[in-house]
Amino acid sequence: MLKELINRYIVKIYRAKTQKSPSYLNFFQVFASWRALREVIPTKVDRVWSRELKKWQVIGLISAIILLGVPVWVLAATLSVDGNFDDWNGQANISDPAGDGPTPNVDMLTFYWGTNPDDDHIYWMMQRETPQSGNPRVYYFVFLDTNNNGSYGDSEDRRVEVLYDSGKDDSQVEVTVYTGSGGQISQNSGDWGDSANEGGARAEWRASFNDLGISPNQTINMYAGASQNQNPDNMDRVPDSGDITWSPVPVLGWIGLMVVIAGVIGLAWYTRGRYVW
Ligand SMILES: [Ca+2]
Ligand SMILES: [Ca+2]
Ligand SMILES: [Ca+2]
Ligand SMILES: [Ca+2]
Repeated sequence: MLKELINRYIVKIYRAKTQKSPSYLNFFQVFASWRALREVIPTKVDRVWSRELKKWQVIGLISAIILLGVPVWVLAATLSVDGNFDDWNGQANISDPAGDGPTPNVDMLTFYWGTNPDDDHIYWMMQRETPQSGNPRVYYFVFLDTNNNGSYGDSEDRRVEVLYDSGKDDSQVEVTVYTGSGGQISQNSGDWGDSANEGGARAEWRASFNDLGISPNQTINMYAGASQNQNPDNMDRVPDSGDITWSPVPVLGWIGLMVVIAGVIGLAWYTRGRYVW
């Protein structure tokens, strides 16, 4: 089928460029292999065909760069802790059912996480059900098994505790990092959530690799939760069971990832070029 199309195309070019009857080429349409055809078609057609092939190779290469480049660009979209949530589009996330929290205030719907290239922080965002009481305060937790041994209670492990309080026109998000055994490591806060007027459902925050005691490309486990108070015993857990296992930065690093993608494109270009010529 493909060969037939190629042959038909060559006949078309031949007719356009030489004004001669292409009828004798029909023989090749049926019998000639791709390589054999290349050897017998007249030089003039060959040149035209070469130019056409080059044009399509360039179009193919540009398409490949766009197709491969767009996901990398999406991955590289910059996360920022600023109370705006557009930066979370396309980031890794996990949904949690509505209605499994003790109250709508502490009923989590979506938990997001991500990193930026060359930025030693993990970013998180939590979206809950729209709060339905006069006291919208909620505690979010992220539990990290940083030494990847199945326990979250080691001194190497971390618990990130987030107090989110949405006021009418602003919000207070206070982030405290503890070790798995309860020692406080750091604390900071800001207006990083939806105000009540904005729905009071989303808050974002981050913690440095240093405070978390991790190196960028190690594998960690985590899960999250929401509770009305500092006691996580009665929280809405996400995921409902099990852990999220991931590596905050790809093992190759962001630069390495792009080098590999560029290499794949280059190799495809080289081998395809070799095959055709
Ligand atoms: Ca943001
Ligand atoms: Ca839920
Ligand atoms: Ca552990
Ligand atoms: Ca849940």
